[in-house]
Amino acid sequence: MTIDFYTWGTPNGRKVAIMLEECDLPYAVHKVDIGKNEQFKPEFLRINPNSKIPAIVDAEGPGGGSFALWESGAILIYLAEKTGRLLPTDARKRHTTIQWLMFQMAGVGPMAGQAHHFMRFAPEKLPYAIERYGKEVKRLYGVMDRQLAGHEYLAGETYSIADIATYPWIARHEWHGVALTDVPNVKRWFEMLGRRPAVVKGMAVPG
Ligand SMILES: N[C@@H](CCC(=O)N[C@@H](CS)C(=O)NCC(=O)O)C(=O)O
Repeated sequence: MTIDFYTWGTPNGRKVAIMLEECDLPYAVHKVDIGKNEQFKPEFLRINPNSKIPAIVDAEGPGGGSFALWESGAILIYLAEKTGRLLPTDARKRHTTIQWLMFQMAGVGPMAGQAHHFMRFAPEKLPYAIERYGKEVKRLYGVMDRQLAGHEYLAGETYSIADIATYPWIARHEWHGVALTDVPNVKRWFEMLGRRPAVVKGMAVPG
């Protein structure tokens, strides 16, 4: 049965698109143009009262019946558990994967998002804010670079939802002022993921 997928062409939306592609799940894309404030429409607020993409509605939810879910990290865990893919069952590996997923959800995403705002969109260029978020994003890249120096993927030797969550944000590295040549292990990982057919397809959603 098809999963209804509410999204827009942003990193948080693309994580879920990549996951749906990786898991070969059939899905129907519903565009929510956040540039036109469509996330505030009553019909979308019934799915996500937090008025943000991405969100899904799975007609075959847990226990049967329709199930709506929002917050990209929660959706990735849900789809991983639904399909038994991309989240290890071994307890140590599972918690390490969730740790790196949370690192993306609480660190890379919000900090890069703030950097994008103050570097690109804010009507006034505020040096304090640009430096604060630019510096924190660079620090987070350093953490990832050191981890990827010793491991193939973020959570170890297995491709996982932690990588899927992080990739679309790293794809915006120019927006937050990071040169991948400064973080060679992130660059290696980024190029490797970029060759996966599901990543290529997911990054093109919603088209
Ligand atoms: N923590 C949320 C963040 C979602 C989010 O910030 N979505 C953005 C697009 S990437 C959005 O819908 N923005 C519209 C708005 O803030 O009004 C998640 O990971 O799903």
